[in-house]
Amino acid sequence: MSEFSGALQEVYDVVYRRNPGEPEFHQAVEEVFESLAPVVERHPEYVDILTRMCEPERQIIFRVPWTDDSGRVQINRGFRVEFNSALGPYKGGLRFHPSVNLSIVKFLGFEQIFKNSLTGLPIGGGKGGSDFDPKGKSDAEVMRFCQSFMTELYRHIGDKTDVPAGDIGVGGREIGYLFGQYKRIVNRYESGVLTGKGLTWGGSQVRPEATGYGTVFFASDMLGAKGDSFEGKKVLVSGSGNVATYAIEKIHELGGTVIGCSDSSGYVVDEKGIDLDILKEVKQVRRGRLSEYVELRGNGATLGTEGSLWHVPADAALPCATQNELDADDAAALVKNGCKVVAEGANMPTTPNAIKILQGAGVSFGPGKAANAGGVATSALEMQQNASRDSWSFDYTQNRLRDIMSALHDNCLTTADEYDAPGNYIVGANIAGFVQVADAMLALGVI
Ligand code: NDP
Ligand code: 2IT
Repeated sequence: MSEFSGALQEVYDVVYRRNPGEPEFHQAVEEVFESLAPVVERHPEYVDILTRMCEPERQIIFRVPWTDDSGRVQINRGFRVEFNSALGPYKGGLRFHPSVNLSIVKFLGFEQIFKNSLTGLPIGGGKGGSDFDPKGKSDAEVMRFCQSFMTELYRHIGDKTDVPAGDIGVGGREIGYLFGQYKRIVNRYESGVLTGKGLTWGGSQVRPEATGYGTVFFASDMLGAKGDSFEGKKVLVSGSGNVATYAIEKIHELGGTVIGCSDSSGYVVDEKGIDLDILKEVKQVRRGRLSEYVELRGNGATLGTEGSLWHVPADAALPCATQNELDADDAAALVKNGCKVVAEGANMPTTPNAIKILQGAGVSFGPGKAANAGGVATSALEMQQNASRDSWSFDYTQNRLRDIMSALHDNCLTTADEYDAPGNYIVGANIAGFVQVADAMLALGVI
């Protein structure tokens, strides 16, 4: 447990005591509190706001019964944590993964408050999901699960209330089944109730690519701030899902080479550069394992055998899989091998000790709540298109995303400078994200 100065420690003690057995939530709160001491010193009125901000406005936990293909009834647990609606409707993804529990949903929801604030768009913070494991399930099983999940969730969401989207284990297929069931229950075509929809039924261009592209735009600006670029760089990208795939695509477009990626079964090294057609075939079409990538790619690509992906020498690293996937040992290996920049495509993938090692060694570090904000920002653009019954072109939408990421990057650096922490993106992101929400909460009174 971290030590904070005075008033912050008192707030943290309450959070810690009130939320026992929630280590990921504690970690996310600690990471924000570590940046806030100078803000609270200048603005003591924020102390009470912080206490309120750490308590979700509403937490919903529900049973999700469904029938598998063999006719057996299965039970999962569903969650939606509506954390903060000071800036707009609760907004954040749904995660379907066996590890999902209240602690994980709360850490993600808490991060989402600051991330969404940083986008500059009118969205509050929330998150949800289930311990349902889509791996190995048939499409029909996934559909029945999604329909049951939505049969409870529908009463809590709406385009002006709470707007879920995807996260781990929830992509276009799941959003389709969820939207279909919502539409059926309410008997209204309310496009704006979910984002990440398909292009023919209210989705936005660039939303599938947005988190990965946005992370690379952010990392590119981080390199740019040091007079550098992705051109000619060797890059590691963990994961091989939605965020990782499109991060790889954009890095290649910008002249870098992604020489390794991973999934939950291991990692692959491909010095010639990850072949995206093969990766998409394996992960998006077959929903298979990375060993199939190696088989299809042949010549040169190998499955990692020792340590983790982060021990492969490279100039830049983008963790895009899951929380706490890059630890102190990994950080030391990145530093030893001359890595210059780490930008988090995933939420909280770098452990606190790993962050200290990276920052201590002068590696430029972009925290997820800033670096991966392009996904939710483009979700907000999807909401804009739905509200105006419009649809924008790929180029127009990508340009909007590019501008949002540049502004966000500059906001982090300017705020870090203001608080005497030049180049510290963590301090910049936490403070800039926090202040906007805190001021809105002060204006709205005690609610
Ligand atoms: P996907 O489900 O599309 O992909 C997740 C990838 O990470 C898969 O390759 C998966 O491996 C791997 N992975 C998941 N859990 C683990 C684990 N416990 N150990 C090792 N590998 C794991 O999810 P996304 O790409 O959407 O999400 C990735 C990260 O990005 C998450 O942290 C998410 O919160 C974050 N994020 C996502 C956004 C979005 O728009 N989708 C927006 C902002 C952040 P396998 O294939 O074996 O399951
Ligand atoms: O973590 C995230 O920002 C997401 N999973 C995307 C949320 C969204 O509402 O698009």
